[in-house]
Amino acid sequence: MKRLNTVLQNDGAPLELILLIRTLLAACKEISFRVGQGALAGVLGSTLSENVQGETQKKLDVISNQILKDILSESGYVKAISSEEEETVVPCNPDGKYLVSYDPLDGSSNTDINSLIGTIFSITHAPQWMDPSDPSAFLQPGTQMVAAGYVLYGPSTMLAMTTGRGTHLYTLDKTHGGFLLAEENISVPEQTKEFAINSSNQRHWEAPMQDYISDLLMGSEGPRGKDFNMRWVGAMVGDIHRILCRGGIFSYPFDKRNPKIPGKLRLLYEANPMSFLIEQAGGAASTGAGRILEVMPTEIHQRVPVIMGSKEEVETCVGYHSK
Ligand code: AHM
Ligand code: MG
Repeated sequence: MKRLNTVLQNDGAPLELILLIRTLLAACKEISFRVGQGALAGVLGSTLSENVQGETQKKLDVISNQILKDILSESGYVKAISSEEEETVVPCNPDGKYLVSYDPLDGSSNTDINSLIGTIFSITHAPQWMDPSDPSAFLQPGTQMVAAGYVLYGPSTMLAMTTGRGTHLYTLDKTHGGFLLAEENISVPEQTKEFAINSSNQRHWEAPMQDYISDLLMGSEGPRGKDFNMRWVGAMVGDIHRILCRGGIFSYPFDKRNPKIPGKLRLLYEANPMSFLIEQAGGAASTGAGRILEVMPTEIHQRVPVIMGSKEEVETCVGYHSK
């Protein structure tokens, strides 16, 4: 089986980027170990604090964020970090060549039920002029990413990653600590009969998403003429992993409750890296109004509506939005 290093070299990744990715994955291996210890190490449950998004932090949110922050800021490769669990950017090495954005533990409410969780990351070049504590350099569209991926802490620990030459899946071999290639150039089927959405929010969606989901639910008796199945992991990282493996459509759509929060998911460290992975596997990713990767961020914790997965199904869903 091919090792991660070999695949990255074949894909033409520069040495410093490879070293950064390996450093980041060293942190993820430690997170994988901590997650695996669970109740034995007392890492389950919540803290008493909230993050900048107003969400109560799980103990593992805080632990995972600290592990990534420590390892990346000591590495020398990184100029600054933005994280779901940090109010503003974390300055690192002024000479670092890269910016890293991450969600240290996506789906962390699943920690209490021993279900899927993961780390999502994206990497861009750091502009030379940039002051490491200046958040404005993070405000680049997703098209500027040089690498993105997630590590899924499931029955096995898996990595999905792209450097812009296809999306590859790896499995962590815990006997020697290496990520080994499980599937190269994965391809998301263009059509699907499976969707993922938190339908408890239905009354807050706009009309196009209401209409689209109603038509799916009518199945073979409705305009789509086929029956659909529904899956919801409660962790985007788990839902996107399923879609990379067998297709599907995932949405956290526009929500009318608060115009300042047009969706739940964050652009820099959730929507963008997942869109890069999905597009590189032949799928599509849209806000409903345009390609997610072309959204120009205005702040580091910006939220966006998300519709991504099998290409034809995403196009059908976006079609409802342009009616
Ligand atoms: P998190 O990063 O704080 O875990 O929040 C993001 C997660 C996504 O992984 C998931 O799709 C969504 O929140 C589920 O939220 P909800 O259960 O509120 O629908
Ligand atoms: Mg998340």
